[in-house]
Amino acid sequence: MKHLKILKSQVELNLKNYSLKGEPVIRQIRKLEDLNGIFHDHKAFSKMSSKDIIYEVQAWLPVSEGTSGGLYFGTTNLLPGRVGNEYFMTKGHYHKLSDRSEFYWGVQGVGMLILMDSDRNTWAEKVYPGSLHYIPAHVAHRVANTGNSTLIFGACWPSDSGHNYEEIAQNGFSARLLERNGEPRLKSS
Ligand code: PAN
Ligand code: ZN
Repeated sequence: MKHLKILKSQVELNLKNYSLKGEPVIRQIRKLEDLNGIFHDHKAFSKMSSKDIIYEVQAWLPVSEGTSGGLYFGTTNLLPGRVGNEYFMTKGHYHKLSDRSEFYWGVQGVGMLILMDSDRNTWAEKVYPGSLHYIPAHVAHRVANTGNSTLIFGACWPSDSGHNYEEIAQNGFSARLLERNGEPRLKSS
């Protein structure tokens, strides 16, 4: 019975490093080997250490996957680096229920949120501490770290959205974020 009780939430967010503490919190690590095929420079990729961690996601999933009406909260720590001239980035996905939207926000470091609509138009928004991003329905999303330090961003998405990674694994985005003369540029692929 919670009536009249003053409680503490079961999960805490560390506002400095955005780590989550408490139960239940899930942790997912993506190594370079998990990102096979997403970078265009296969030769550079093959020379790199496949066990290197590229990003880590922590999330609080208060309700089971697929529940309608619930929300999930996650944080992603994306390391700095490049494969050839392409910045380290998340796999990227559409949502399985593709009409589900999402918020991202920048916490630490700098990067780019790369977005692609269902007509394969691709654009990007700068990510920096305090940047706030509304990812509309039917828009694929991924983040690249364009800086020299770990990029941390937060995310909040519906618990029934799911993830459709297959589409991006097969067809990629229609543009890549590449470093040119020290600057990030979107280039059609
Ligand atoms: C985020 C992402 C997270 C990792 O929580 O899942 O940043 O990116 P990938 O899932 O593309 O590997 C989110 O968008 N959830 O829906
Ligand atoms: Zn998402």
